[in-house]
Amino acid sequence: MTETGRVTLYHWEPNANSGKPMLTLFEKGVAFESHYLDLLAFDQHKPDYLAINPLGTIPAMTHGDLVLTESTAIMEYVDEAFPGPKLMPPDPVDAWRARWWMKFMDQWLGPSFSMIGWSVFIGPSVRSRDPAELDAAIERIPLPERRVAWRKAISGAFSPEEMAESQRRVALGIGLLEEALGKREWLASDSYSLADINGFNLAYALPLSQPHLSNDTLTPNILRWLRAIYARPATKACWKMGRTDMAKRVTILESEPA
Ligand SMILES: N[C@@H](CCC(=O)N[C@@H](CS)C(=O)NCC(=O)O)C(=O)O
Repeated sequence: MTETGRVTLYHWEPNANSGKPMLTLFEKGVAFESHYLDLLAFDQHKPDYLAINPLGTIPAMTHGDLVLTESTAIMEYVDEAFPGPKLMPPDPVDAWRARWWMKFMDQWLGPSFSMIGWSVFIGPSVRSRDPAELDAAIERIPLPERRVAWRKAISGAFSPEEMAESQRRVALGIGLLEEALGKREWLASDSYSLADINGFNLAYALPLSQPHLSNDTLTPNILRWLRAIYARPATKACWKMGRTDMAKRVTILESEPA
């Protein structure tokens, strides 16, 4: 039975895991209450939010009495529980391809993007704060692996081997994306799907963050795909919800092909 009631999304910027359910809700035309959590202020580990998601990670969504976590599973729930355009392809092979890409992004490529992002952005953003306060904030993090990630980001302790492996995966992932988008208009099928929403949230800033690997000459299909997603009204509305410079990176997609 489908749940009824108000939808509230607990999210950070339109980016990565937060951006996935945000953009899905906009594409489906589902009205939702936005509850912004400032990840850099450690809002996600405060008692009010831990009462919603005891793991202390973002995003989470409530629908009536139901509490949902895990961004990709939330996207699939939103697609199935609400009217609006279907965002999982009806053809079984296309649906398999959509799930293949989402799994690849979530488990293999995403963590590498994330490690690079945490080392160049998250760590430096909080590093100058009072060390005792930072230590106390980290001690409040429920998941041990997130405590490790925060400590490494703050002290710049991701090893050269870890960073090199992340760069290797990013380069390989860009190659696979370019190849797939040379075969069809969208990532999984001939229609826009959750795989595109998932992929865009990780890859929208590629031309800015990896300009030597992703640009109009080397990866024309990736650039075509990113610009087509950025041009959608739902994407524009979603990215307007950004509050920091992180979300502004999407404007790189306003540039014309070289
Ligand atoms: N697998 C989870 C991962 C959630 C996750 O780790 N989110 C990050 C932000 S993208 C987070 O909450 N980080 C905060 C922290 O580690 O303190 C999902 O897809 O929802």
